Amino acid sequence: MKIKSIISSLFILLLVNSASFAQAIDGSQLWFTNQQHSAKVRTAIPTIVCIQEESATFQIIKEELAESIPALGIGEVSFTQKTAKNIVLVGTLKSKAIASQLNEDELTKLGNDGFIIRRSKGEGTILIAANTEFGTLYGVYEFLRLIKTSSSDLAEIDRIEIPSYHRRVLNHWDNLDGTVERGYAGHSIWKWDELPSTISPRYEAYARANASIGINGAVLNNVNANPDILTKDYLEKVKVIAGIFRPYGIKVYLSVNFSSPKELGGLENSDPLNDQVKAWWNDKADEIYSMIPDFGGFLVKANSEGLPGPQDYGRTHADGANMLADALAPHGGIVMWRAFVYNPDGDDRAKQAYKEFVPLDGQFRKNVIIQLKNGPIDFQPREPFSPMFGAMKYTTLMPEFQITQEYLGFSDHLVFLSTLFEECLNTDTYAEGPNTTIARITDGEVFNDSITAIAGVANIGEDTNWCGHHFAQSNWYAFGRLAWNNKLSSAEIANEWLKQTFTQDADFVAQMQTVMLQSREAVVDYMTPIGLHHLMGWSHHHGPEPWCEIPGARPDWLPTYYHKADSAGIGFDRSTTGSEAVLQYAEPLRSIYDNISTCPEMYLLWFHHLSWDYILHNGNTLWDELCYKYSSGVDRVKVFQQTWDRMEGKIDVQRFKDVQARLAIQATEAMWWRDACLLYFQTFSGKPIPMELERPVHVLEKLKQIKFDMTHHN
Ligand code: GCV
Repeated sequence: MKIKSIISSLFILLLVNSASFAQAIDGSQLWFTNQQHSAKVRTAIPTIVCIQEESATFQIIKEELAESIPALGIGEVSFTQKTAKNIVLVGTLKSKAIASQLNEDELTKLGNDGFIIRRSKGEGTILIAANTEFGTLYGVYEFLRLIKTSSSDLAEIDRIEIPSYHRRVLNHWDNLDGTVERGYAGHSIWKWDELPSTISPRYEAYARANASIGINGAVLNNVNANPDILTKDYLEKVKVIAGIFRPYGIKVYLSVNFSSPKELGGLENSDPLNDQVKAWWNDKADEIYSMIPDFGGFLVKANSEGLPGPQDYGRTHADGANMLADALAPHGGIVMWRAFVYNPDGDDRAKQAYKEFVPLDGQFRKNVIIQLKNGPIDFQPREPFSPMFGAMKYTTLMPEFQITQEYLGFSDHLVFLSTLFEECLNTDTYAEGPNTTIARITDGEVFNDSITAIAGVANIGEDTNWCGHHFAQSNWYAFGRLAWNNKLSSAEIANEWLKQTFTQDADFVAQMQTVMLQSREAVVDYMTPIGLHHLMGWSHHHGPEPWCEIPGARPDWLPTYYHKADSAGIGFDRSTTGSEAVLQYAEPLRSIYDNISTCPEMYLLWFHHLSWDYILHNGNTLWDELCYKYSSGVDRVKVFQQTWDRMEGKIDVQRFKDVQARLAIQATEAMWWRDACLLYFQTFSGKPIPMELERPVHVLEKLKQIKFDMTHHN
């Protein structure tokens, strides 16, 4: 009997393994692709599951367990309402079986989304319990993740997880016509013209993927918002999506256009202090909540890049945000108000958001959260953190990361962004003394905010593999995992993603984890090393154009505004001898950044204009160091290619070939970046590229003629 079951388990395992090689795997299953785990774990997992509660969410829980446990080779699952020994016991205090095991205090501490997974030593039973059904769902996903990724035999488990942020939100920059701003994985997954009657199966698959990593909110439409999203017709469509998301614990939010009262409601203006305008928003909020009772709230881009806002009427951001907040408050909704503002004829762009927002600290309603990009400019491969973090002590701030790779090679480059997110979250702002990290400022630890949130600009489209590049899925995954636990390391995240997405093969996981962890530094090196930024092509933002000049264009949209290369040197002087942006940082950072010899080299040309002959800590001149950095970025990508080629045979053919082809594009484009930047900057430095480095393979004048065609990148 025993032998029979071992043989059948082996057979299942073989099937699972051979399936992954024989079948074409197209990436559509995301991180649910690989149902393998170590044999050690398999023996220790019970297959009887006791669930005493019923709801749509508990139905999903059952389906997940019923699908994964057998696929993992553990055995067929049977569900029961009766407790026994050696079971998986799942639920909330509403379940008598759970209530007999845990007291109320233990569970209330977990809040809405937290969970416990426990198996005491020597016990067979595994307990997965939470305060709510959504917490239970997250617990079940964590349990399955543990089976798939843990190196322990799970004979003993004691996990209590409470998410770092209350609202863990994806922002879709999806337009109502189906295009996606800065989207590189095809058109939008929201099929507005088919809704509400036709429902794409992707909606539920999307909800499942998000719930599995803890994401609990989605802003469906672009922050450059079309007022039509608030029409009755569109709200009917939104309602259908919200209904699909609901059992997965995901709320929908909408980006709204500040001029909606005027554009849609026919009012004379959209002045936030106009009573008719207030009434219009109150009515709109009532209408939305009558259709979608758990609607999350609004995301607003106002007085930014030409969009309307309260300043059009001489009002402040606080006036605008508070008016919307008042309309949503009776229903429990929130306003996420973006601080991405800069004026063409204002001061140094890096200083402007701080100057507009910090004086308003304390004036925002409790249900307003200021959504702040990680850096002061715009999602560059590397920026120092936005000095607004820590500077607004009476206002809730939420970090906004960009998951879509607008400035990092679109979906052609393998770049694991987790290290970028982690670097930002772990940065110490010193705003309230040492250890005032951005993670602690935004997750409520430092300022005790009543609502906390974090946003990521989605990289999702209708491409079969959702994100264009198979490895771009890891950035969606990493955002969710860090939003859940902002103390996780990128190494852990890469490891668990690789195991679930590709294979448990130890060599594959180790090698590709190294590639992933180095990939962001590689892109910084071949695009914008030593603090350079904003060197990319006009408008499409793909490829290098440090020379770009467009007659009549906003200067702060041109690379020359940022690199300021001339015969004397290169870099933007934001020190106290320049724009004084350093003064927006707390001490000791202000002095550290201000002083050339203490400024971290990764930010050197962000804060300083330095001579080509400036000697860095390693003894190289600035010019030589630039050459070494650009070259090392290219070299690393070539090593990534070799590493990947060695992985052939360890994973399915289709994904192997897809990634191989994209790495070839990345290597070519890394050389394009290196040559364009070095050859162009060389026209100012007049210095040779160090002899031991590979020579440029391009000619500057030809590079300048390249016209980038966006049609290949949607
Ligand atoms: C949605 C950058 C991007 C824009 C984007 C904007 C923003 O400027 O290039 O496409 O607009 O940021 O974050 O609002």
